[in-house]
Amino acid sequence: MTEEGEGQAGRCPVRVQELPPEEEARLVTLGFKGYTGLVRTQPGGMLMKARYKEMAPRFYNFDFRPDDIVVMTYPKCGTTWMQEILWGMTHLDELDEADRLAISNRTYFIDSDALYRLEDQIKDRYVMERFRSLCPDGRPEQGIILQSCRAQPPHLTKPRIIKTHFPLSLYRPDLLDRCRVVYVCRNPKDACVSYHHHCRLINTYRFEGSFEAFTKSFMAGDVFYGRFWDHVAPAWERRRHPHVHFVFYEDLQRHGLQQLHKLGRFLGLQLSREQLEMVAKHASFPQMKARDARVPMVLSSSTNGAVGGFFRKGITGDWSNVASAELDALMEEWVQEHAEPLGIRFKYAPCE
Ligand code: PPS
Repeated sequence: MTEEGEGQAGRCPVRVQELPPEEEARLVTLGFKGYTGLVRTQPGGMLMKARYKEMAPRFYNFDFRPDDIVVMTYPKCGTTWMQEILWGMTHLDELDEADRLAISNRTYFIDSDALYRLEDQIKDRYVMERFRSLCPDGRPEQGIILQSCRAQPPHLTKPRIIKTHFPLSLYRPDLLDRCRVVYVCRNPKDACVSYHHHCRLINTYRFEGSFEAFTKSFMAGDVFYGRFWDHVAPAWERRRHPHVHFVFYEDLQRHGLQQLHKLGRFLGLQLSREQLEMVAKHASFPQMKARDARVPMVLSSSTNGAVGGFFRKGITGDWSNVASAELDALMEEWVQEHAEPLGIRFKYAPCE
């Protein structure tokens, strides 16, 4: 096999265009000091690193297996939390393994190959060792995570848990017929606050502008992965597909056990109340934050530690602590314009 899913692979219809230099310069001026060499996709309107261009067909045609569990989200909507929940549900007898390996290394974040040259990242030895052992003839430029994930022996191991922020529109349309997708959505106001923190933390973005400038860029889709609605809408429209489990971050927080029970049923797992409680505890914010302090996730080759960490607050409603009344009015209008036609009613308070 030379390409993902060769044999059934379709022609990749994704168009990828370089961002004009003046557009990139405008975004740098707004505060995204790390923006360089960017592209935008059609469909999806996704902003991404130029590396994505040559790799788009590998993602589009990725060979998902029937027992794969894909966690698909717009960034900062609860991806890592869901990864830990899913890993916990499928590894109940070996939860201790989480004290040895970060969640990023117990699952596959396939987009990484478009975001970073992982072969240059001396910090994440595990990823390179796993690649070398699973793919002795693998070529780094063809994607380290993509090839490692593809090489995970089927049947002998647990289901692959695959994380992606790429929207449905950047995968072959039969993705949902081939495996199960858990889609986590968060209210866009809190997602924006969390994304702002992330873009200050990670040097790929190195955001140094104001929160207001960030929020306007978020609404315009000038952040990585593009516009929130272009991501959420296609998944929401397919939420009744038998292979889609659409869940809100706020519901996971408020109705944890009930939501885990529904998720377990979707995955065909027979989990007792005691087991669900174990998973909820294992994936609770305090436990995940503490674990990350002991076995940190390698987020990218360079992060700005002064900004804080990945596990920031993990709460609902932080937007109201940071947004001015004017910014809230602007965001509210934008949310209503897009959420109403879809019929989504977001929750903004912990007990709503
Ligand atoms: S990423 O980088 O896009 O994959 O980020 P993602 O994991 O989607 O979202 C990060 C936010 O989720 C919070 N988080 C949690 N909240 C509740 N419970 C648990 N267990 C949990 N784990 C992570 C994390 O703190 C980020 O939100 P903020 O609001 O920034 O704290």
